[in-house]
Amino acid sequence: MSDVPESHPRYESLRLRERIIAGVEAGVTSPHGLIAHGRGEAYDYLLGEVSGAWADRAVEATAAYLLRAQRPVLSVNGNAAALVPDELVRLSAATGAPLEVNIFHTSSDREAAIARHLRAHGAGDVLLPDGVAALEGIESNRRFVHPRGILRADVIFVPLEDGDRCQALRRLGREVLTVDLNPLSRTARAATVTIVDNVIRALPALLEQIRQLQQQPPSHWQRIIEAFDNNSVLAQAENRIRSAEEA
Ligand code: PTJ
Repeated sequence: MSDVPESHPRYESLRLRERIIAGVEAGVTSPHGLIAHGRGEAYDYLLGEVSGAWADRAVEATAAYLLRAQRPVLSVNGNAAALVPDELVRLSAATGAPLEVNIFHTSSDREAAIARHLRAHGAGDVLLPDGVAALEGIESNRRFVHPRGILRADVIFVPLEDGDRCQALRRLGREVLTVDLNPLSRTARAATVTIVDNVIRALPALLEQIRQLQQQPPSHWQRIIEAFDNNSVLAQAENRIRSAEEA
């Protein structure tokens, strides 16, 4: 990283900032993504910048849903592409779920830049919205999808989602798996599974969990899904934040 020594106590956090800024400079991340990242940093700080038990359980459930899915899709926005491109490409290879670019802040240039960025990190085909296929019940740019991707997906993994599309997808009967450091967000509350953790830690944990669950039969995945309670993991994460407030 440019001029911050590795011994700096906030080195990791500052390194991530540089990655997001590089994403904006490369035309991959929206300038709004910097603000979203700052909000994420604040929650991560309150959570102790560690992956709690609530995140481990949600990672396990996410892996089980992805493995059980018939038509899973990994939805990628400008922040996720900047922070975890290698991990997203590896997750796609491990699960067979295609990568689909889907962004909130409209820009066809940025969609193309995200696809190029993912391909530079080893992705094969990257799906893009075709400008025709659209999800019902959602007004933002995120309604435009790929006809063979999110439009017909049964399970969608979408880190750093916005609440509107998450709610719309749930109304359409889809399973939504998200990563969001804010356990109080509309997305966190509407999703099927919410990993309350930083994507930078959640993605490596998810890859490892996929590897482990691939050695188990589908009946094992089913049991994990049935035992999972999203409200319970959100409450645990919220309690952690509130106890940090009182400390
Ligand atoms: O590329 P685009 O146009 O799709 O835009 C992407 C952003 C993220 C800018 C857009 O989706 C947006 O505005 O999102 P929100 O509504 O600000 O929500 C972002 C959520 O992600 C917030 O709840 C943040 O706390 C959370 N968040 C931010 N950084 C991280 C994070 N969660 C996990 N890991 C992070 N690194």
